[in-house]
Amino acid sequence: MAEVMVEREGAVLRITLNRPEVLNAFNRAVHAGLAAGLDEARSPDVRAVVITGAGRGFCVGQDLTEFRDAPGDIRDTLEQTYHPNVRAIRALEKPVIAAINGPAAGAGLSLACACDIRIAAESATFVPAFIGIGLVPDSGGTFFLNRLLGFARAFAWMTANRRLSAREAEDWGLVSEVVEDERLPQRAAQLAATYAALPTRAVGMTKRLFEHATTATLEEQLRLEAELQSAATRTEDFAEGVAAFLERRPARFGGR
Ligand code: LHQ
Repeated sequence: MAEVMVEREGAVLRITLNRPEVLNAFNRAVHAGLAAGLDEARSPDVRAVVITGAGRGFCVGQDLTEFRDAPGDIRDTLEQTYHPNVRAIRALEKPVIAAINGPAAGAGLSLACACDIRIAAESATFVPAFIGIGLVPDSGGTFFLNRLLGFARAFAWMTANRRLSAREAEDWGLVSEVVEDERLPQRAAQLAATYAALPTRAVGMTKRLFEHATTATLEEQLRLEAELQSAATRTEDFAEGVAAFLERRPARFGGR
């Protein structure tokens, strides 16, 4: 059985981390499978992506047995395996939804936070983990949590290493929605299908703009907004959106 399953349903690509016996901990095969899935996600036919886990876990970060058996230099491991996938998610001009079905720990928590939208099952938990084994958060964890939670809450949480419930994560704004466990796959599919029917180029460019806004000045942001708006006005979906509005009918966006 593949360590990562990649499936298409219409314009939605679902990537399922598939090592349920270890709550989908990362090993080389998982990194490679995730990379292949994210590469497939670049196809123009794909308009929304779901990342989830098989079994009762989402992803619990590095497989510590693999690391014990072949430690190597963590810097190289991160650069070669974790970082390309984090960059690929952020660079993908499409919505990436994390459907968090169980524990998200360590670099698995970072993976969830690298996504654009997070929804969780009621029994999902969020575990910093890194400090528990004497490590610092990696794979973009500090970058994303700083943005999502702000310094004070992020620092306190990551150093306290407290296991957060799905409801608490929702209160903190870390996840946008919590659903009953058995409804998560269905809700993730539904949300992804809704996104897949939107004007995908505009959604992608909106993602790029928010990404840029983290470090940009107002002048730089205004410049990029104008540039991308100009590109948006040249899309088929803009023509369709305006026509549908004037004809008082629902728009049928093709994602182009
Ligand atoms: C695991 C793991 C795991 C292997 C559960 N590995 N087997 C670090 C180093 C190097 C390079 C780059 O990056 C990193 C980044 C990192 O991600 S560091 C953080 C690594 N992750 C952790 O420290 C989390 C360790 N796991 C846990 O603390 C617990 O499993 C949590 C709290 C997440 C879930 O607890 P439970 O729901 O009680 O499940 P469990 O602990 O019973 O786990 C189920 C099985 O999965 C169990 O195996 P077993 O054979 O006893 O059924 C665990 O050993 C295995 N497992 N995490 N990271």
